[in-house]
Amino acid sequence: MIVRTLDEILASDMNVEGETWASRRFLVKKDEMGFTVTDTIIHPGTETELCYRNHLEACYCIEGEGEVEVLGPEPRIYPIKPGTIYALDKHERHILRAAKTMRLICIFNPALTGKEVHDESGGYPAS
Ligand code: 9YT
Repeated sequence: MIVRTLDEILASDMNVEGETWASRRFLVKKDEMGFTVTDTIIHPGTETELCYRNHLEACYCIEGEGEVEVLGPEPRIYPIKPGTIYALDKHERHILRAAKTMRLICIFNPALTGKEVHDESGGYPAS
């Protein structure tokens, strides 16, 4: 069994910071679970354009407030608040905006190696 605490992750290299976010990566590829679980903070007043071409991602909001805009042929904006999940089942390009500090529990399939930060397309390389 794997048991980890947020304090342990914060003190490790599994606490990864981007320009607009901080991701505490609880489970990564080497854990051999087949998926990653993160506790991710999105900083207030930011917007982040993302497109995970190599991963499926679902994000469940537990704190804060913001919105996710799906880009593409039929753009649409969905409000995000605690109790909302969004799942990028078609690898959609999207913009995440945080009005108040957002805390998201994110699941990635396949797992991240744990070191990823976004490339120029807003995604991560295949792991
Ligand atoms: C919502 C989102 O994708 N934020 C970027 C960080 C990501 N959750 C990660 O790498 O853990």
